[in-house]
Amino acid sequence: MLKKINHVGIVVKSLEDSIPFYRDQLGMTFEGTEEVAEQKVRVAFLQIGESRIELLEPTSEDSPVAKFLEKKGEGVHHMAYEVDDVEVALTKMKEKGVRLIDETPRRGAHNSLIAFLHPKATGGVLTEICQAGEH
Ligand code: CMX
Repeated sequence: MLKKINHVGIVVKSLEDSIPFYRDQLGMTFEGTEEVAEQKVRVAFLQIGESRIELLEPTSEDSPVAKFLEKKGEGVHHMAYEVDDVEVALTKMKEKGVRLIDETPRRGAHNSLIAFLHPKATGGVLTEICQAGEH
């Protein structure tokens, strides 16, 4: 059901301050930034091989990422696994008793469809499943 790691999400205070490290010092390919209004974040994608990292900056104080920053500081926030169809994946996971945050998919970056599984049910790792939109 899960095809591959789509991206790893990393929370930062400022995209502008963080992008140069990944792009210039680590040499990843910067793909651009985008605001994901529904998640109250601004994100930047950097490509590494066939995968990506997603830098996340909160756009408001009630963003889930703002709460994470305040409690834990900058760092790895979530793992995102790619599926062909998020709705089918959610139904299957629900049948297997997985604790979901999102019962129905939401819009993510690049017009993707995303849903989160609760970190309390995944050994402390916030887990996203995503159906890729266009890149
Ligand atoms: N990874 C692991 N654990 C996490 C976590 C994370 N990213 N975020 C929160 N937690 C843990 C907390 O440490 C806390 O654990 P304890 O009770 O042991 O202290 C518990 O989850 C509850 O955390 P909280 O700070 O009280 O926060 P909330 O319950 O209000 O929200 C969560 C947590 C995961 C349900 C919420 O952040 C959420 O719905 N996340 C999904 C949406 C999201 O993260 N969007 C941003 C990314 C969007 C994108 O990629 O486009």
